[in-house]
Parts: sequence; C-alpha cells; structure tokens
Amino acid sequence: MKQLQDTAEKISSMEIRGAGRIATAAAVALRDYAGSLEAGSIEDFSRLIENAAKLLVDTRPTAVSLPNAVRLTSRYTSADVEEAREEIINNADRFIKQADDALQKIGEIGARRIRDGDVIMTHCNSNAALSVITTAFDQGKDISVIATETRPRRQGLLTSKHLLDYGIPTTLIVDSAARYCMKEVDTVIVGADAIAVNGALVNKIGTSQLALAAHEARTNFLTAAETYKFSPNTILGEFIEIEERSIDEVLDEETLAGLPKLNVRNPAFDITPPEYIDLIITDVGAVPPGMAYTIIKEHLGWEVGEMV
Ligand code: RUB
Repeated sequence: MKQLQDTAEKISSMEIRGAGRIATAAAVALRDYAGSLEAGSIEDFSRLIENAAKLLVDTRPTAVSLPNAVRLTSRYTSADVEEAREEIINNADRFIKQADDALQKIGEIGARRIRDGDVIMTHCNSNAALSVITTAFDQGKDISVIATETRPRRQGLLTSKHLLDYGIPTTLIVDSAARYCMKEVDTVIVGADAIAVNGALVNKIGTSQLALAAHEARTNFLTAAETYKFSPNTILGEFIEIEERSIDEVLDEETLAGLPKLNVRNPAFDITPPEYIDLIITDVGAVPPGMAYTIIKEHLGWEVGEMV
C-alpha cells in the first residue's frame, strides 16, 4: 500500500510526469500491489484493486494513458484470488512491454517523416516525440531542434538536456517566440496526453498555439501518440478534462501576496483541433486524425457497452 501511495503522490506532484511514464508507473504500482495484497475472498480482492485503481486514476485528470493503463492492467476473469492476482501481474508486464515497444515503433515510423537537414520544433517533454527525433538522428540525418521552454514547469529544459546529451544541436526559446521562429522550422512534432475520437489532440498548454503558427506557415505538424493515449470515453461523448494546477507554479508566494486582487490561472493542457494536425504517429502506423475512431475500436480492446 505504501508503494502504491508513493506512486500516486509522485504522479500528483509531477515527480513522475509525461503521459507515457505516468501510465507505466501506474501499471508497475498496480502489479506490485496486486502481488502483495492480502485478501480472504475474491470480493475483498476486487474491492482493494478497485480502490487502488481509483487512487491512481484520481491523481491527474487529463492524460488518458493513465485510466487506459489502469483499466488494461486491473482486468481479470478468474474468481480465484491467486489466479486473479496472476492475471493482473501478467497484464501489467504485458502493458509495460507494449508501451516500450510502442515507443520504438513510433520512432521508426515517425523518423521517415524527418528529412536530412530538417529543423524540428518540439514543445514540453515527450518521450514519443523524442523517440522520433533521436531515431532520425541515429539514421544519420543532420537535424537540429528548437525546444520551447514550456512555462510554467519548464519541461523544455528536460527536452533540451536529453537532446544535447544525445548530440543533437538544440536551441531553447521562450514559448512566446514560437511564431517568430516558425519560418525556420520544417516540422513540428509534439507528444500527446490524449487523442479524442474526432482526432483532436490534448497536450501541454501552448501546443495549440504552435499548431496554429505551423498551419499559418504551412509547416508540418505531427503528434506522436501511442494507441493507449486514444480516449475510448470520447466515443460516449465525454469531454477530456483539462487539468488546472496550482497558481504557485505560475508566480511565487511573495509576488502573489503583493497582488491580492490578481486572478491567476494555470491550465496545464490545451486542445488542438484535428484540422491543424497533419499526421498522428502511432505504434500501428502514421494516421490522419480522422482515423482516431478506428484506432480506438480496433486497438483498445473494449466495447462501448462495457464503458457506459
Ligand atoms: C507532459 C506532456 C507531454 C505528453 C506526452 O505534460 O504534455 O507532451 O504527456 O509525453 P506533464 P510522452 O509534464 O504535465 O505531465 O510522449 O512522454 O508520453
């Protein structure tokens, strides 16, 4: 239980962050919890697993990878505690392996869209987008990257460090310089926290501004998204909740205290409409946003009736 709570706390505080890492951490936490929990009956087991799943899912509302990972991991069919435990452990291991393989496939597929000499712009810190960029570099393409700072948490620094360690020339810009710099960019590639059934992309706040600027400049705009980042619940008409985080992330306590009448908001994600997205690079292929429904139906493995 302690390890489960630790993981939940690390996801809330963003010590573990990024939709893919959150999903894998949740699968690991559920696997270890299922492996060690004591339950006298399948009913007890089921209640404890449901509570654990809820604890994890409630940590952050936007990245659909989290409920998808929890759902895929916590399913079992047996009415025997030991067998159910085993099913969850196997589900988690399978999910973790598939998530890892998906990153590699996304890298291979996405790298074909990157040409020798390209300048790539990216936003926030996405393992999936980085997989595309580093795979293209590994193929010998002479590329460079413009990374946006990504206020307020400045995940662009993580991206810049990763790329520099890899040997890829990288320039950091403030978020508001994105349109100014767009004329130098050949391709924008970002990650995804969720893809809705209409192909809309939910990703770090500021992504839609990049998409708008890319559209205006006729620059390719790609998102890299594992299939487990597509949102089945949007088929039922549900909205994807946009997380609003603490305003302490935007301004420090002293500045806030000096401006008591100032309203401050800190939405953590935004929505990019499908018409601004050229391609979604998934582990099952590079698809247009209009294919989102097919991906959900064919690759997420549960029926609408099961979700209602
Ligand atoms: C991270 C973010 C990333 C996506 C995709 O937001 O928006 O672009 O999660 O990342 P936060 P990945 O820092 O608030 O979690 O491709 O690594 O899953």
